[in-house]
Amino acid sequence: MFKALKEKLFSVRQRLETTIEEQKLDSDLTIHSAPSQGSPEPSALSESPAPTPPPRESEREKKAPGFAQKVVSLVRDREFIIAAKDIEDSLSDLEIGLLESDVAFSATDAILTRVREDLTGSKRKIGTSVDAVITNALSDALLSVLGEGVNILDFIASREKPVKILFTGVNGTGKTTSVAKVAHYLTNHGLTVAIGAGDTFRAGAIEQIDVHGERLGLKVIQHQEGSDPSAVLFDTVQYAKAHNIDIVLGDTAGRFHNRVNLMNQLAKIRRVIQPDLIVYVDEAVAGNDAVIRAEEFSKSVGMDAVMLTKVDMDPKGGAAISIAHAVGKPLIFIGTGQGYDDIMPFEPKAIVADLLAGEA
Ligand SMILES: Nc1nc2c(ncn2[C@@H]2O[C@H](COP(=O)(O)OP(=O)(O)O)[C@@H](O)[C@H]2O)c(=O)[nH]1
Ligand SMILES: [Mg+2]
Repeated sequence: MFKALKEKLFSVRQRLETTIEEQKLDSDLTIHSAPSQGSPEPSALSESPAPTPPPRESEREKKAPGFAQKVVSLVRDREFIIAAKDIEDSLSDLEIGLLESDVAFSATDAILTRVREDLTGSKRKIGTSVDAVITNALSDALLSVLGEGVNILDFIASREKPVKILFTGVNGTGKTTSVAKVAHYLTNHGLTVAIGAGDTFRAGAIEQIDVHGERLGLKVIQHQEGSDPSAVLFDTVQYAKAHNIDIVLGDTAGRFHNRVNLMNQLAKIRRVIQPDLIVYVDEAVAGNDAVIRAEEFSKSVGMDAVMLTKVDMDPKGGAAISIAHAVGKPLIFIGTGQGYDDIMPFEPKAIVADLLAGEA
């Protein structure tokens, strides 16, 4: 997943590591050549030979381990500071890498600010692993833009049944497929699901969701093409109530925020069924466009969560990194293929750990 982004993060990490190791070495040498006053030990670290005559062989053997330990602990206890100016070039690499990966400008900015703040200024022990310092800084920065994430099962458990989840977004991004995948995911977790065929606008849409329902063994409530989708979804909620079903998933027609009639239709659906969760669906492959569309949707219609599809076809990862930050709502699921099982709850910590796991 996100192979190109992983490669970019890996090369930035390597460059940062080399730069910081060099700084560390410099500060180490400074310590060696300029011991602090009043302390006799640093002279032992000096590169110049000790003034006292070397001890006899047997004495040296006896003293050696203690002496070596002392030197190691002295070096380890020394501190060094990463200077902002020394890592600026590496941070520019990071900035370019993120922007090239379609990470939105505001998210890129937030990541850079966080990494810079994390890395520079504070004292660190010479013995600290530079790789760990860098990985932690990048991980914290990425997690700060990805947010906490939301567990859909916890959310469902916290609501009154039936929990109504509406899927919305632009045409062709994978809404209908996602309704089927989410239904499959939820039934796998012991919940009961009914689907409302709320895309009454596009020819063939009702059959498409009906086929999914049949394959998954789920009830799909449907009216005729061209009928009012709020009536279909209202009926689905009534069906769920009558049959004690846990969750209603509502498919809808693809819409643009500037298509007035479709937007009014959506506003009516919201009034009529009062969804617990509006999931905005977009495709990861759209990159920055998906982020911009989500922002527009968020302003005009509103949304509670995001699902990104076609992550399997997106090596860049920019939309996945930036979309939650852009709209201030969590990314709950990602779609990773065309099969019913190709869905993953979006868990920021696991995603970041994978992004920083090493070479792609
Ligand atoms: N590779 C891949 N294809 C997907 C994914 N989700 C949906 N699709 C495909 O995207 C196309 C459009 O999906 P559809 O659900 O009809 O989109 P809708 O118009 O938004 O309802 C279909 O060919 C789906 O199989 C995904 O996660 N990965
Ligand atoms: Mg559809």
